Amino acid sequence: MSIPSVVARQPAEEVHSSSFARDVIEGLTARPKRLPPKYFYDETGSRLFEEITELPEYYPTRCELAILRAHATDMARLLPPKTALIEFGSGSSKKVRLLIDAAPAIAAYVPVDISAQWLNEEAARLRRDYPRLTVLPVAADFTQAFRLPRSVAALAPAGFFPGSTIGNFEAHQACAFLQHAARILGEDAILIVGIDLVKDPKILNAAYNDAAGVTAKFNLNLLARINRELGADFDLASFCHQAFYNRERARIEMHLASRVRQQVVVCGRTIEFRAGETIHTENSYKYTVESFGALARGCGWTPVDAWTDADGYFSVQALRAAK
Ligand code: AVJ
Repeated sequence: MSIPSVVARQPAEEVHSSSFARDVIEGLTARPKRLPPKYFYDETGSRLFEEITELPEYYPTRCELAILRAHATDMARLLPPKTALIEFGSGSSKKVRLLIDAAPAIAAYVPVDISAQWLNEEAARLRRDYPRLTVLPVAADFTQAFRLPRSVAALAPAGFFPGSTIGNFEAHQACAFLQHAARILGEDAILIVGIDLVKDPKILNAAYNDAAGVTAKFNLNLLARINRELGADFDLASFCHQAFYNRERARIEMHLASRVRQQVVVCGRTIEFRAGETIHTENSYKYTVESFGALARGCGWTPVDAWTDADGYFSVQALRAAK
């Protein structure tokens, strides 16, 4: 199997930045105002998110790593020989390494991520550490249709979607993603997915309102990014971070609240803010093992197993594509 040294490039940088402008204008002219959370992750945002994962209050990453350490061999048993593991939105490879270490059946690893540079660097590190593993990075937005590398056709695809990233989606979007994953992976494929669980709101609220203020910086960086990339004039000091658990909807909501009545110019448009008005920047849905299983059943998957940490804060669930 040949190993391409450069990833198949999909979105041109220009297309990417103009869809950013379009999404920002659309969100800031909507009522209530909103911005898509996928734009948190520029270089600064990705670095801040890495910091978040190490905060004492932010339990998801620690819990998921503990689950993977304890149960990777159980997960490995579900994978057929010559598996191509496709990771949706890869970022750091810390989690997938635990799976690769436990599963000799994984012959190829296909990280799919929007950032081509990061992908190539991470791919080089993986090739160095796992000389027998074929690493085939794909630079694409995993929520959109993308093609698997040709050489994957000879292997059995399985999916890996850790981090509870699926929690950012509304139920209908999560469902659309699961159906899209079922189409890409094919009949009988296994999908291993990380899902944050419903729990005491005090623990949830603390995880998104850390004492060190890193989550606030992460949230505010979205406005800084709009200033940097779209030449807007947001005054960061006049917005503040808000995060709270919405019990009825079983989700953490993050907002940026304007401290005063003000106007901001974005892409030549004047956006008005009332004092206290917010931009809704993220939802992070929490499930039970059962509620996520029920969602999955409705969109082409059968739950086969689920593992949780000792506190029952987080889960990793295995699904099989229904025929
Ligand atoms: C990466 C979407 C799983 O929802 O916990 C962390 C993002 N936002 N702190 C989450 C996030 C604020 C994170 N996900």
